[in-house]
Amino acid sequence: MFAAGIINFRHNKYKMQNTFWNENIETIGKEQLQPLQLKLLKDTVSAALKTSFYKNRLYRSGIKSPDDIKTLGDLNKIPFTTKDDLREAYPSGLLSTSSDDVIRIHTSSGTTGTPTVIYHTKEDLDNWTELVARSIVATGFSRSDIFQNMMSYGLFTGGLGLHYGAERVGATVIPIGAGNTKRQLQLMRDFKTTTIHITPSYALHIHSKFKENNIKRGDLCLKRAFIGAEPHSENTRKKIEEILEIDAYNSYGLSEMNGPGVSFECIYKRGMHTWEDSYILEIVDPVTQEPLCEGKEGEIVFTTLRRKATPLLRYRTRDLAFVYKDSCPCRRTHRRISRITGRTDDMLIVNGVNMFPSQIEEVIMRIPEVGTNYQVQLEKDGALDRLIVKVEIYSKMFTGNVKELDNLKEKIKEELRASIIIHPVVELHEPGSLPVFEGKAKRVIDLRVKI
Ligand code: DLL
Repeated sequence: MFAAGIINFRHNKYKMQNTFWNENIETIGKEQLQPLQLKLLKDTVSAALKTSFYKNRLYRSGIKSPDDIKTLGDLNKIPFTTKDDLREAYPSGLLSTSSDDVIRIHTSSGTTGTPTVIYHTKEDLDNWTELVARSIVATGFSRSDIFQNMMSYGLFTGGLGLHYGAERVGATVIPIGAGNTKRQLQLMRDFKTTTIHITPSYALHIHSKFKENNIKRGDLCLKRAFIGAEPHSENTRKKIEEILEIDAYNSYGLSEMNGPGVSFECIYKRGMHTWEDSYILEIVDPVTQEPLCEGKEGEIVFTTLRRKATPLLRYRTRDLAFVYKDSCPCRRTHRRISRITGRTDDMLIVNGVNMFPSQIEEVIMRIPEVGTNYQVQLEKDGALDRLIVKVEIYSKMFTGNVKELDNLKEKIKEELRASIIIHPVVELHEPGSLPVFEGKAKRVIDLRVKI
């Protein structure tokens, strides 16, 4: 660990530079990254001490000035921040700058309860834009691309976040936003869109609308998709890549950490590089809150390093992932996290057995007859729980041969049982019959009465 005094400033080299292949930063070694993180952590603590929320909290933990942080190990002295803390601080308890310096506000996507608010200064938005630009360039995206942004614009960060990132790269942006599949397909064909930004569930859906909109794959110039904002399995990615004949790159982020542009896959698709010059990444045991080593799955915790208006210290995301141990052939040194395997708050307990919805998706999406949409429903059946898995299957399966459908149902049931231990009820549905979501999909309907 480096003492605070010796880091002085070689760090100009690691300033955000409004570029998007920032070799100094993207290939930074541990010996340079750690002092940089320490310097930026001290700045962040200094900013946090200006907020009413953190001032009390840090004082109680014995941190009265940034000089109380001497090494990166001192991060452990800082208490975690939770979503409830952010709600408690609503609307401005976490604002660290003058409100005159704030030029935009985003809130979390939840539709109920008090939202969480993130304030941004001009510098915050510039830095966020650079992270997004850096992320998408890592997938081979360039100024020659035509980018159709199919995520919603507004308080949700998916729309504006990628919009500015793609503009900074110099690509042509089509800011259509979410929904209206017919128009999406028409623009995609007419403007020769090469790259789309889309939720994985909507990516599966738009393909099912090609035929009725007279679109053939050959009419399109589509090369890649950035998919994120909701959990999805590796088998779902493969399905998207197969049916749309593109490369799909996983993109992870959350409004509390700006939004997209926190962790992104590069061309190698071996986990998502997390920009460690802008965030300190920790994986902790969700129960004991003890830090876990690389390779062990736990809850992702982030500390912002460059954010001025809303610094956040050790924010518990509730998202579960692990950090890959090996290095990436792309030369970027920023550590990669796995895809999100679940959330600490989306675990389902069905007849006493714990499972995550992602396990169901992983199984059904590898079965070739299964189409592009599914839903999980939980009901009470007397004292027991009943798990119903509703899956759309391709229309070619509806031949009138009941035996064939029964066999398929049995096969899905068996594969699910082997993975989640529970005996589900499986329902087969026609394509287009289950609810479709243009934004984040709601896959699990829990109708059990909560006691
Ligand atoms: O969903 C930001 C975003 C927009 C990320 C567009 C990627 C693309 P929130 O609305 O605050 O922000 O929701 C954040 O969504 O904590 C995860 O649970 C989930 N999530 C986001 N990306 C992924 C992903 C945006 N790639 C919450 N895989 C996070 C799994 C994801 N879950």
